Amino acid sequence: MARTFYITTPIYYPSAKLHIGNAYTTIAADAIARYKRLLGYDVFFLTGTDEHGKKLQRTAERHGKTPLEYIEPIVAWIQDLWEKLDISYDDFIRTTEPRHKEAVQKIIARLLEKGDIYLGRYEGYYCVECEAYWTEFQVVKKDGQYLCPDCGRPVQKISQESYFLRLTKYQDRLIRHIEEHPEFILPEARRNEMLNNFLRPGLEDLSVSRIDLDWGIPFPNDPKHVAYVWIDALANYITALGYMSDDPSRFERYWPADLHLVGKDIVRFHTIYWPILLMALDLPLPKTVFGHGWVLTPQGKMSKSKGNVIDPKDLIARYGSDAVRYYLLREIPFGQDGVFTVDSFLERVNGDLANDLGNLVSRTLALAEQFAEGRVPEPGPTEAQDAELRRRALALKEEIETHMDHYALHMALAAVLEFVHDVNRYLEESAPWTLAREGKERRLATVLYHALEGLRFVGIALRPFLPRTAEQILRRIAVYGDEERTGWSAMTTFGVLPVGATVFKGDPLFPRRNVAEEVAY
Ligand code: ME8
Repeated sequence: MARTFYITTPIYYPSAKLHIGNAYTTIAADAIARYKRLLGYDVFFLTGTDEHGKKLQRTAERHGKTPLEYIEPIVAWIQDLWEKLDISYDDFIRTTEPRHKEAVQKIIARLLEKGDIYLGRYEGYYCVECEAYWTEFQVVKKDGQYLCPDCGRPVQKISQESYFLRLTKYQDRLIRHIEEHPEFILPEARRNEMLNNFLRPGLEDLSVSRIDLDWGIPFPNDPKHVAYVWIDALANYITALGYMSDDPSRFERYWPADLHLVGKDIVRFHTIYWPILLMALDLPLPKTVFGHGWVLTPQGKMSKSKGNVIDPKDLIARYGSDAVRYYLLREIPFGQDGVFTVDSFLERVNGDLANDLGNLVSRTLALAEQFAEGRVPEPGPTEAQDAELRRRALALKEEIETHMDHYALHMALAAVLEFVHDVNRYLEESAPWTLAREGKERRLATVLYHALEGLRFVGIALRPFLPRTAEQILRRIAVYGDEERTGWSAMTTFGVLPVGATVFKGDPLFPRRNVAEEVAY
């Protein structure tokens, strides 16, 4: 049976349309999911929307709507965005669905029964924007105001009856788990931050219910209490698999998750609250929580509430989904922050995609149309240059795998583009146009065969990252859909393009942009 791989994105708040920062997480998760599928894993890729909580309730009120009236069109917009970006998710969970709500209530009931959730009184602070509780000790005090240490907005003082989750009972076990499993929190800097800033100073039990909120999941025993939105939201990773439902088969198959991909803003929720909730439920912990960095604008972090966002649909409409996917995955070292600028975007589109990749594809296929009647020619004897190209091609698979093992997506793409350069260099050096002029037919056929075979490697290597481009390349060299020749392991053999198959140049994959004519963001 194939090994399973369960990967998740955060479930996004449908409080506003998503921006390229949110799209970044989902694109990265999609590339990893596609990559693992290509490797033969039985992948389950989950995304969705986090539809409860104070922030959403307030936003809806401000628009004169009920939460659901407000949310519906945004959720539809988000699903359309994922379609436009070719996100290959297996399930989309909405926390307002009965399957989720029922399971969350069962989870709460179990924890109440076990005594890991108990009734008490909460005295402290709450940031509605971040949906986060803070203690007197954690809030930032400035000019007589109490501010959220994460977003800097004023926090609310809260004093009310509340249910609590016993974080204190599990904190030592969690610290041990993190110390013994270096891959549990990645990158390493985030792991140290969690240990030093939150866990080692000591936790307090977490308030997990509110009586001043009605847009959420009521406690089964005491419905005036509504579940804290983060408890509700985190549970999505197991409720979507059917945990505590009539059909837990997906849960049994895929849990524990292999990778929760999140932005660094919510690593704390995923590496403290979530594992403790799982421990309380006697469930195994996810293998890795990876906290990636920010997509910044030159003016700072992009965020829905600041309004300084770039609408990914605008970019897709203008440049195509693969250009957006490529830019985000290649430009930002995975795990670190990166700044989105129009200049750097156009540089990648024009430089890497139009000049290097697009040009390689069109010139190779144009040569095949011109000198080989649009067919894969029969190669003749090989020379040193051909052997070198073949060596480079055969090294590509392992290079990508090494980078992907560390979730270094930007490096994996850099390796593919390096190979594109190699094939371009090969064409320059073996100069098929000169061979044609000089009538060296056999040598010409060998060179064209090798360059076309190079395209096959490029096409396969791009499948996880740029699915449309990969499809186009593989279609144009007549192997699309032929898993023997385009599966991941087809990169272990060089020279399997079917001789005589029809190839075609087609339209440019990435038209060059005139920088002066492009819009500013
Ligand atoms: O936090 N750069 O939802 P959310 C990179 N509902 N990534 C960014 C980003 C930026 N500028 N801005 C946002 C929530 N993100 C909760 C999650 S999960 C159980 C509940 C990405 O809509 C990043 O992945 O605020 C971040 O963690 C997520 O969007 C937050 O999305």
